[in-house]
Parts: sequence; C-alpha cells; structure tokens
Amino acid sequence: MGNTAHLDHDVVIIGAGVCGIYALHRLLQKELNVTVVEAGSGPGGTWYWNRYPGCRFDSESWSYGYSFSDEILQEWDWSEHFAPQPETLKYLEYVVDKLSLEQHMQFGCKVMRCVWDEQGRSWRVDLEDGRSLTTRFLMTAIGLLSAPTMPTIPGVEDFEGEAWHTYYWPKTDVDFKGKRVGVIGTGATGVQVIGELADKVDELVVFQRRPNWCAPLHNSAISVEEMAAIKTRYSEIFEQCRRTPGGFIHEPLRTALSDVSVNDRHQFWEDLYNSPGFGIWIGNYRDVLIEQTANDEFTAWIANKIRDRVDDPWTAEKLIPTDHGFGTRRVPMETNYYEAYNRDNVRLVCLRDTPIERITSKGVLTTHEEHEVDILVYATGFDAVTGSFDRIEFIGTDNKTLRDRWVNDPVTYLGIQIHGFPNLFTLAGPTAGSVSTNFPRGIEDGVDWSTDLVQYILDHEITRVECTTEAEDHWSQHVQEMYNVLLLSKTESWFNGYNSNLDGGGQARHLLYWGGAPRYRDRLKVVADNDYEGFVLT
Ligand code: NA7
Repeated sequence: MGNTAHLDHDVVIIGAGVCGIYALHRLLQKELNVTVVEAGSGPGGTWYWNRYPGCRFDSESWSYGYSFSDEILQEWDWSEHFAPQPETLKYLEYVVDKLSLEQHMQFGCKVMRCVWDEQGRSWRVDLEDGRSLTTRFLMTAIGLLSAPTMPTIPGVEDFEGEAWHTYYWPKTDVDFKGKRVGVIGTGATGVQVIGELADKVDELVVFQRRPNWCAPLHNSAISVEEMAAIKTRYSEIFEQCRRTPGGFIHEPLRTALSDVSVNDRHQFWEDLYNSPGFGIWIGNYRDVLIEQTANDEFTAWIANKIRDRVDDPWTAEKLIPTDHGFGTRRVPMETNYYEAYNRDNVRLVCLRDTPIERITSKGVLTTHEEHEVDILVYATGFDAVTGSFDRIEFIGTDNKTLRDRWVNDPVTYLGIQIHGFPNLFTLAGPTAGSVSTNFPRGIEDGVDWSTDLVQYILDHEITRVECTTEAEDHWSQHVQEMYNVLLLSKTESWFNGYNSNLDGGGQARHLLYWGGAPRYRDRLKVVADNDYEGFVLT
C-alpha cells in the first residue's frame, strides 16, 4: 500500500449526506483511515438542512434507501410512499448508527480551503476553526443543491418578521397559526411549501415570477402488509432502477406519441396523471422530452388539467407556464397545490405583471402594492451543482483554483476528476452520472467506482492520479451531446445553471449528465477495464 503514514488520513470526505455516508462506509470496508468533515451538527446533508414545511421525497421511498445492505433494507420501515423529510433524516441517522460511522465524522467543521501539495502528493484541508488535515485523497460529497441563493432584492435585511430561506429552515417548530405568510419562489420547493401551508395559515401570499409545470405526487401511507411485501421485492426494485435512465422505477415508453391514436394517448396520460410519482415526467412517450411537436401536444393536454383544477380562470392562466414546455424544467410534484389557489386565504401575485420593488419592514412591496406578512419564506433556489464547490477554495497544481477552471463551464472527466486537481474525487460533482438520477442509485455507482480506484492506487504503490485534458475534452463533448438531445437544453432552469440571483446567472452551463445511468455505468466499467484510461497514475 502507498505509504500515507506521515499524513493524517488516507482519505478526507467533505460532507456527511447520502453520498458521504456511503463513501465512508465503502472506504472503511477497505480498512482505510478516513474522516468525514461536515458543516452541520449531524449527518443527513440535504435532509439535515431542508426542514421546511412540506419537504419530502419525489422518489418512491423504497427506491431511495441504500441497496448495499440486506440487513438495513429488512430492518427499516418506510411509513409513506414518498417519505417526509423528518423520516428520511431519521433513516440516514439510523444507517450511520447501524454502521458505527459517527466516530469517523467530525461535525460543525466548515471547510474553507483545500490545497494540493505536489511534493507530498497530498491535500491539506483547512477548516474554519483553524485546524488543517492532511490526506492522500480528497473526496467531495458536498451536494448538488447545497449553496442556497437569496434573491437580490433590496431591503431583505429590513423585514421585521420571521424570514428564512427554505434550506436554512430552523430546527425548532415554526408556529404558523393565525399568521400571514409570504412565499417567494414557485420551484419544486415553493410548490411543496405552498401545498402544505395553505390550510394552516391565516393568509398565504404566493409571489410567483415564472410558473412551473407541476404534477400530482399521489402520496399515501404504506401499510404493515405493504411494507412486508416491498421487503420481499427489493432485488427486483433495484434491478428495475438499474435499467432506467434516471435510476427511478419509472422508465420512458419505447413507443413514440405518434405511434398511438389520440384516444390512446389521452387515456395513457390520464393514467399517468392519476399515478404516483415521476411517471408522468420520465415514464411518458419517448419523444415527449425530445421532440417539440410531441412536447407541445402533451403540454397543451396538461395545461387543461390546471384549468380543470383551479376555479378562477385568471389564476389558472397565470399558473400555466408559457415560456417552456412540460418537463423541460424540473417538474415539481405537488399535493393540493392547485387547489390551494381555490381557497379564500391564498392569493397569487404575479411578479411579471407587478415586480417586487423591495422588501420592507412589513412585507413585500411590488409595483402595485405593499403585501404585509408576518413570515417570509424564500424558496428562491440554489447556486446549483458548482455553487458548493465555489464556496470552498480548491487550489490545485501551479496554484490554479477550481473556481477559475470552471468559470465558463465545469470541465471534468466522468464528473469524477479534474485535470490540475490530482487525487481529488468529485463524488456527485458536476456532470457525474448521479446528479440527474434518483440520487442514492446514482451515487452507489460513482462511489463504488471511485473507492475501487483508490484501492487500486494504494495497492499499486501509486501516489498520484490525475486525468488528462484529452479525456476531459472527450467527456465534455459527450456531456454536451447528451444535453442537446433533450428539449431541456433550451430552457432556463437550474439544470442549465440559470439563476437570476447570481452574476452571470443567465449563462448556459453544462452541469448535469443526461446520458442516463446505464450508459454512465457502462462508461465507468470500460474505463476501469482499460486500466483506467484517461487517467495518469504515477
Ligand atoms: P428552483 O427550482 O431554482 O426555484 C426557485 C424559484 O424561486 C423559482 O420559482 C424562481 O423564479 C424564484 N426566484 C428566484 N429568485 C427570485 C427573485 N429574485 N424574485 C422572485 N422569484 C425568484 O429552486 P427550488 O428550491 O424550488 O428547487 C431546487 C431543487 O431542489 C428542485 O429542483 C429539487 O430537485 C430539489 P424563476 O423561475 O427564476 O422566474
């Protein structure tokens, strides 16, 4: 094994979320000296931070748990088909406890800087508390949506009521009874908050800039018998997830929309609309997300669902997106979202008609009026995928920073490595296969592969691994080609790096891998089988 005795660790993992937990487990199985540094006061990552009302899975719970341990699968009971955040957090805490991982985790540790030491062939990880750790390998498991962004609206600090970004929701209960609440943002997060709060608050004012195409989640409880039956089917469920591009149980039809009659299409869409989960988005006809005419037809069909569900015709039209087709942005899954607008205590404010001028001490001032509220919820999204990297200063060879390297587009090899940053593995980093999939399914592939490579390196007395720029170029080209297949490449959303609250936030970027999990998995295998082609191991 390559000598790492002079270093604090073989591997430092940043982040104790779904990915960091699994990476730690895999590396400990290989008997390596590993530590996880985590900014939060406990494990859970996304599920630790996002405690906002209505936060829950859009993946079927039983397709989301780790697949590697039959014991864990058999011991854990999910209570709902789409579990709420507290349950998921509890699940992750249970896994950490079960595998005795906590002793290898350091909480309340914010990483400020990571510096490559060429001579020592190691990384130095500088923490906010002044400590530094040295390690042969560095792995990032810092999440794709973990750098929240507040709106760049004047006066945010003037508001005298309670206000939170959904990501930084307090750990203590918030009392909504009798309160006037304003929600800014109608992405997947805002839609969950609005559906949950509508009947719990005195008044709810929704500040919507652009509406999204939402679809019913159809969540329900899992009975004891049902859970017992699920436990007998886990291998089948995970096998199904392995076959699908998104690692979900839902799979696009092989049929194109034009292959079937209009009646059959409509019947199929009715069935999808009445079925739980993402099927309507990713289990639709194969051309709906690819061909404009097919997308237009489905979009027109689902627009009528909004008209059916929302009583007031003006409100219904305002909730129907006109700037993008269905599924070309992230589809928020909703529970009673559209019905919320039929309530007397819920009001929609369309910011494209009456933009926000500023936040005041009492609420939100638009060009039309001041909306007074007691609580303000900022569901305004994230500096997606690269934001969490930008918040740490990664300094690689020749003192080059990752921030500069990625200023135009995040260039990687397989989403796992970056030239100029040896021995750094960006688990679930930009353009990795995991980030556009049912997350645990995706990260299991990436983590298994990366930790096997670490083992290989250490077994072969290798001390340095760095991908070539040629390998990066090929991968970037492939990533772009996969983007171009999909209509979503033409729409402004966080999938493409759009965020109006960031400088240059309108610039299109290639953050995700859209080639599908099976193709990604095959690619990883070919690379490993060919002695890790594209990497220089020295
Ligand atoms: P999203 O999907 O990025 O949504 C953010 C929302 O906030 C969206 O409706 C934005 O409108 C709105 N927004 C952002 N800034 C402003 C300002 N300044 N004024 C008004 N409205 C604003 O983030 P989410 O948290 O909902 O979802 C992120 C992912 O988390 C989701 O896809 C899941 O995978 C989990 P816009 O569309 O930009 O007009």
